Amino acid sequence: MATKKPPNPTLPTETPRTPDGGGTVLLERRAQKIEPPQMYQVAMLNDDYTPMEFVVMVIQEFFSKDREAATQIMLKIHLDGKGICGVYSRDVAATKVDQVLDAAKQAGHPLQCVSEPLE
Ligand code: TYC
Repeated sequence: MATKKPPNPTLPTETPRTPDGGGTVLLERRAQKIEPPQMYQVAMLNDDYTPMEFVVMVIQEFFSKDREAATQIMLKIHLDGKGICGVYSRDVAATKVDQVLDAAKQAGHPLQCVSEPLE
């Protein structure tokens, strides 16, 4: 049984041909303009009530940092008022913020976390 090949998906649907109808295919060369996706930094904010240990635990759990790195980030937030926990695509950053806020709410702490577009 003869099987028919499906059309090549990389070719344009309206295939331009030479005027003589000779069947020569002209492929148009177009400059591709693909922007990299907008990235977002997830920042945590200082407050006077959330225990340091809880912040370290949250950073370890949701931002995949080891204890040492999480402690450094927590101390930066404590001293500067704000610190970056990670950089992600928009949806992932929003999920991280939700996870942190849910965990803080459940534990009864006022910990705040925000997602901010970069550049
Ligand atoms: N400032 C808090 C304390 O002294 C600790 C803390 C650190 C709270 C970082 C929030 O994002 C934060 N217990």
